[in-house]
Amino acid sequence: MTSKIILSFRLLSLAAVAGFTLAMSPLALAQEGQPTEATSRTDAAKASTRANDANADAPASDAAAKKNPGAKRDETHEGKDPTISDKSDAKSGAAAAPEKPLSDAEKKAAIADAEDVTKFDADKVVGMAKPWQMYYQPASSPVFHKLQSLHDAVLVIITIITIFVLGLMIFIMLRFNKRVNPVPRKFTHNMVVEVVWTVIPILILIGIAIPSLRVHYQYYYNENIINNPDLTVKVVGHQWYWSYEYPDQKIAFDSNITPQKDLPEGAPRLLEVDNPLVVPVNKVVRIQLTSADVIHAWVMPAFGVKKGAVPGRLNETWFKAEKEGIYYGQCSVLCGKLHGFMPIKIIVVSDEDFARWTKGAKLKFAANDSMQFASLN
Ligand SMILES: [Cu+2]
Repeated sequence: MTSKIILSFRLLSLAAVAGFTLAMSPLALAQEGQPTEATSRTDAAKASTRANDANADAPASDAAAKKNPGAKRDETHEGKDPTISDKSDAKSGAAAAPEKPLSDAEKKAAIADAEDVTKFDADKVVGMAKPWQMYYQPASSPVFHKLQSLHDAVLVIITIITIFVLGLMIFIMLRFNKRVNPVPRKFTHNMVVEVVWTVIPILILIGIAIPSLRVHYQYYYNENIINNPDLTVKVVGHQWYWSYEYPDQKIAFDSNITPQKDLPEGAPRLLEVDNPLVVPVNKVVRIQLTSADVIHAWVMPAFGVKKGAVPGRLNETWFKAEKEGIYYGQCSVLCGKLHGFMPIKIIVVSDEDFARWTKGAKLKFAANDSMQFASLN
């Protein structure tokens, strides 16, 4: 009898493992929309349609070209279409031969324009922790929406488990104490109970693991998204500041904390920086991360982004900001004495403002031309 029960128990756990493996197989994931080789081509086609749509939407094609550097770069690297190369030359400004160099006054105006885009405005702050905040910051990127619903689901499960275990303990204390139950029974095993309390937790863990891995592979590491970005930004951690590079726009600058005495009216302490990262709204931004010295972590809570900046290693993540405004984050790996003083500030702007900023930033940070821009392809 006992051996039969043990056998059936083993078969049951084998079935659980097999079921889990099947559920996580590429076949099952494909049905849920995870890209396999067959679907990736259509997804890539979708991505390029998306890029084309964005081009068609924007009235100024030049501005649009700036917004889709990823898509454009892919085409120019295949390098066959002269009109596209012309466009990409035009967007890099001074490099194009027929374009007239800007006068000093024009340069000044463009830089002032870019600074106007990044000017602090307390009303525009959306991504920042609040006093007595109990939950996450409002999600402003597709990954974080998924993460929040996963968190909510797991919270329900662990709440039920906690209440159940607490109830069991109270029941045991009341029912089996010395006074109520003076002569205890002497048995030590109960096969049925042992099978139940092993199998049910296995099923619960599988139930949590499947949606969790799904978020991981469909959003965090979805190659179709991360390989077809609208914008690429390289982030380098330093002791103790961040530097940002836009390889396709040829912009590079350092982002240092603003000292308290220089804070603009209403700006938060320890979060404000001199040169924030500027990205367009509703565009896939690919972040490539590394470090020049020790390990840092680049974190933007409202986007659900947290990634290590590790020396000698290139990490990658992405986000798509859904709302214009100012977002704050902080380095979150202890990286030395000024770890608390290397905040991250992202300004999410409209396509028009991003074009304005790009134009001025190129001139403003032109002195940074010692920066080496590596090709990503
Ligand atoms: Cu740090």
